[in-house]
Amino acid sequence: MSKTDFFPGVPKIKYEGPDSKNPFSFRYYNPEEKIGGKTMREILRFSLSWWHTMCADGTDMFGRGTVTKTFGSTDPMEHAKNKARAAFELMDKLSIDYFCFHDRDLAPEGRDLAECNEKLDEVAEEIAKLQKSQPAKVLWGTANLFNHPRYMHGAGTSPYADVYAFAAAQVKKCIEVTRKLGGDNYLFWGGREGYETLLNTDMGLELDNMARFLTMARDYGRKQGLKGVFFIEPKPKEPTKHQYDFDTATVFGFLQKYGLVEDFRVNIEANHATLAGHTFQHELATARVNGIFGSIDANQGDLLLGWDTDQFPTNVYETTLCMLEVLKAGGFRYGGLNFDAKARRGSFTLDDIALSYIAGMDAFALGLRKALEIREDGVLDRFVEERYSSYKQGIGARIVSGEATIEELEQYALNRGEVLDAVSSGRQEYLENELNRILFH
Ligand code: XUL
Ligand code: CO
Repeated sequence: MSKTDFFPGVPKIKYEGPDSKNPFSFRYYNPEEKIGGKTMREILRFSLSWWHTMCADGTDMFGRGTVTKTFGSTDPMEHAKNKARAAFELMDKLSIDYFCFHDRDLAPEGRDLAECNEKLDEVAEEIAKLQKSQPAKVLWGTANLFNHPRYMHGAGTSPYADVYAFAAAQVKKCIEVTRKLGGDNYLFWGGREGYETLLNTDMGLELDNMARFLTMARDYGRKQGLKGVFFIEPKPKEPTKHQYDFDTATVFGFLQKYGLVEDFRVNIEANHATLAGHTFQHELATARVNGIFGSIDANQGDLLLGWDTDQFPTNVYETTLCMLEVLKAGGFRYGGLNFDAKARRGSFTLDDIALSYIAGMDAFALGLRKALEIREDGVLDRFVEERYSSYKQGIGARIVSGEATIEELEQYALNRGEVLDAVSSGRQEYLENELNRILFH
């Protein structure tokens, strides 16, 4: 099959500007446009998720698939290779430069580990061939350590050493494949790394074992020439009741305890942030201030639902505040915006996949434009600067420099008297209105 046969209804998507009525066009994403000193594609680093885009067929707990993703073949290996060809066609048509994958998204499983590895190698070979004529890069690779029944009690936190060893072997192979495809980053999402009940769980051993698992993977990755970082993707629950990588703050504490902060960063997913009871921006800011901001799984949830709906992100308010955080963090050094998102079950045509990506990419492109406008406008930065200005001189400067002692502060407070006059309004509504001014002018 030639490279353009898999999505026949989808043309090459071009930037046509905000007034375009063409659904197969970008209104805000203009890949080569320089904005803030770099091209939009360099800043946004969009990535396709292999599992949702090439594999997920709309199956849910109550019904079977609604989308046909055979891509012209039902023979498992030919199907896997056609998925790769189709992915490259879609990335080309959408101007997406990166992709992310689980080992088992790429190739079907074999009878045993050796056969799994062989099949994976064969598909990876095909992808490497496709990469010769199209510069699609791996943003990160990861091993699926949650689907197979052997991982029912976890992988790197399994109570069973044999399962732990099997998982480690899978990670080793997946790091090799990630490197073969030119990837420099490797990800861990601990879907089953957690527990259902403490009645049967040795939490201390599981956490120590998880750290050993990550350390071995880090060392092997570095040996294989992996130059980027290892990501941990926090998520509080689902499928496990309590997941160890609950949120960014929890992951930071874990990385510090086990001496992994240098090599690890977080991959923040919008819908996981809200499941943890945080905003997306809270998670991004927590990562930034702790120096572990890495990458983003771009999607949105439904706040009326308590699970991970992985919807394509279209809420421009959210994408703007997200891009503001990304800019504050200095942009993506290793990661990018990976669409860990799928079209709704009812949006079942192949065209819907492209339309969903266009919606998500445009929402982020507009978010980036608006975030740059917010920074240029300066109203928010000025307000924050002013709000903390008492730390610039006098007693505030002594607190920040670490010179002040608690005795000195007591003396200061005794001399100063009531301090309510030092407190100003937070002006939240005014600031929200300023944000609207920039968003909707
Ligand atoms: C699950 C999730 C995963 C990771 C990769 O909620 O987000 O798809 O991104 O394993
Ligand atoms: Co994710």
